[in-house]
Amino acid sequence: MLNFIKVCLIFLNIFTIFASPSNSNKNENTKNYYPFVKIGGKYYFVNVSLKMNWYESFDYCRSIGGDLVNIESLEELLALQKYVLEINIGSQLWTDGNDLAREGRYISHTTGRPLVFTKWIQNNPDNAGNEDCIEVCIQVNDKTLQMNDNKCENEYYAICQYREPIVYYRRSFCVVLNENENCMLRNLGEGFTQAADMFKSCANDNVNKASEVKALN
Ligand SMILES: [Ca+2]
Ligand SMILES: [Ca+2]
Repeated sequence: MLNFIKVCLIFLNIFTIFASPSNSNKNENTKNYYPFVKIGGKYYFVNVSLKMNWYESFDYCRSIGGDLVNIESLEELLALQKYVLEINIGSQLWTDGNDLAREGRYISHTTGRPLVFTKWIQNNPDNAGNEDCIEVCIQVNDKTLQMNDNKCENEYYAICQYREPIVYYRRSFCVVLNENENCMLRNLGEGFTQAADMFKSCANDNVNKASEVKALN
């Protein structure tokens, strides 16, 4: 019986390895950041030859595997501030923040949730002339990067943020198998059955031998 349990455990281990997402796939995904560059804790891309309105900026970032940036902390803002100063962009840059759906309720378009961090220019957001999209810009006086609501139709650069791929894990053995998986599972099942028969046969032999020894005594 103990051997039978061992075989069951071996079989389950093999099946788990085949059913788990492969490490090589994960590595491939995490290595492919181009054209994004690491700034602070995230990967970003700013195309300094292309100014777009906010809607075009969002589509553009999606088209290259990212989203308009969702600035989530002062640390992230300061890292971007350093980068924007270095590349010397004399323009505003779009973020994903907006209050398009409801005036005054600022949402990250990437997450669909309220913004978790803001650093507004003084007296903003002011919705002057119906401003619903958030840009950031280096301030002339103190060289800090700050946020402002502006008209979504204005054309600025876009800060794109790399979008981490979503990894799906199988949580149940009840999955639809393709032809190869079916074949693999069938072979494993046959191997399991043969191994179980082998242990059962050995166990019977041992019982018979023990009976013979007992009879001789
Ligand atoms: Ca507004
Ligand atoms: Ca404003």
